[in-house]
Amino acid sequence: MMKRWLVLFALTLSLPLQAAPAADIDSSAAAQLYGQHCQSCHGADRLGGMGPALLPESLERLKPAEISRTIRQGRSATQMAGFASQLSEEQISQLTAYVQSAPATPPRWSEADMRASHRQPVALSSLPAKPQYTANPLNLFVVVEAGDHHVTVLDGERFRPITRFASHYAVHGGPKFSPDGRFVYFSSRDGWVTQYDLYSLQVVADIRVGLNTRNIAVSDDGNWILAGNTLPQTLVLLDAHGLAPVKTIAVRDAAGHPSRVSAVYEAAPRHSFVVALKDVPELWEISYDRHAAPVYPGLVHDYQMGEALAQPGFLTPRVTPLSMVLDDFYFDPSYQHVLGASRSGQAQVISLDARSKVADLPLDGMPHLGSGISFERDGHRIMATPNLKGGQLSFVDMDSWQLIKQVQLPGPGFFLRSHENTPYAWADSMMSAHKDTLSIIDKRSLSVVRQLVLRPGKTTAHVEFTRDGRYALVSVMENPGELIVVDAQTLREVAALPMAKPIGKYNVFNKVNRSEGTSH
Ligand code: DHE
Repeated sequence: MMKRWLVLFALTLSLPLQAAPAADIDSSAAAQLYGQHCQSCHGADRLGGMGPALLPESLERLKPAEISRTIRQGRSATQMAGFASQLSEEQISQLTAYVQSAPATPPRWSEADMRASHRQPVALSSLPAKPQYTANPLNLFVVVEAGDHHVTVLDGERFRPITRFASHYAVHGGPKFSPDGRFVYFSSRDGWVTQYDLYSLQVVADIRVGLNTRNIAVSDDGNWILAGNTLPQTLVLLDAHGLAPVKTIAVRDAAGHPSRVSAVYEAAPRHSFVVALKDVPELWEISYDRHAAPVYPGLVHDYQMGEALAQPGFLTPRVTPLSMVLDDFYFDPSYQHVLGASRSGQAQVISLDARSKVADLPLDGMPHLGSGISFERDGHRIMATPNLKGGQLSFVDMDSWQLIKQVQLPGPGFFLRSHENTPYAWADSMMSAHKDTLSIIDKRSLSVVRQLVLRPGKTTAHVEFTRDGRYALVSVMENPGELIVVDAQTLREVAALPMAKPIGKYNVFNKVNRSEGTSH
């Protein structure tokens, strides 16, 4: 859902994303340093090993100073040691530039590489039938802590951590749950998909589906995981029961132009996945309904062969042509309509049945549809979306597709959250000088009724409610940061837990029941 941030982030974070030109660094000296100090953990090909991949694509969100600091000081709670006593500042700079530069041989990740990475440390048949703790398993929160690449499983009633474990490097986006809430699936930016058992609190399967992955979706029958990659440009379908790879689909249009995947979504009422593409004006839908014949004959193929568009049907893409690349989406509750926005801020409504545009959306600026929520108001379903350009919230009537109101926030933010049991929606302004301010919006009057500054000067964003909507859990996205529990009625703080940059938290019940106030 965050893909629209790209444009703003381009100004702030993505400058260091540029791979350093080879001429700027003494690559032979740097390569030698890499071989001596880094290769044993990060791999000779820089694709990762015990440590994460060190490719420009995987490090794109880090500034050079941060990479240098990590080389110098190491990373706490990991195997990454500091090299300050072994390397000069000049050598640290050389290594920093080296890992940000494109490797001489373009990295490849084949079907065989993927299969070789697959691990199932625990047999699913040996797992206990019940949770091994007393907390309510449907009111757990899974908290992703980006500060030190860990995940905390939190009791959502007592607000106490049940366990904390190391994740892969840079888990991004929301973890996804099996329909019964027992398993949670994570994807990391460097291509790992992990299945974790929330009853026995352990990783049960792991596979690397690519070198750079956008996100994953879980089918509503609990049988399939779809992962979308930008490197290589593929979709990978996994068996949700243990993550065995089932099918790899090359992402390209009919003329053969490849595309990175922008995001994959699960359209539960349609029993299909919807795929947003970054580079070609198409929207794909992949049915996992076995009655959506014809069945594609070869379930497994090498993405290099690119047979993706052969025959729409079970597990095979069906293409909706678009007038422009749309890569940020919100779906209506029936999943018949997709609201999509382009990077230039144009927004449209696409019918997945008619496979064409049915309306333009009167939203300007840079609507961030992926963070949208919807709710009932006066017999109408209203969709609310933040806007990354002007920092306003826009409210759209989902029957007429008309804009009914806009309210101004203190500045642009990313996330918007609510719950069926609260009259309020919560929005942040984390991309502005008011990054510490949460705005509380009344869903009846569509106006801001309160502003909340929990930790002055600290980036405060991403709210998720408890199962009953009584408490809101808020992230202080700093390292060290906090997870703050706020009474959703009185707006008073009731607890605070220290966390390492908790970028996101996800309530099992709200996710598996598709609460209208949260992301899916
Ligand atoms: Fe995200 C979700 C894309 C930057 C934190 N982000 C998503 C999703 C996409 C996306 C496609 C939906 C995935 C899902 O949940 O299935 N994000 C992008 C970008 O394109 C962008 C702008 C640039 C990039 O590097 O990818 C971007 N995102 C960020 C960040 O900088 C954030 C704040 C911190 C980070 O990545 O370490 C960040 N993104 C998040 C979070 C979600 C997310 C917390 C899940 C939101 C949710 O509640 O579901």
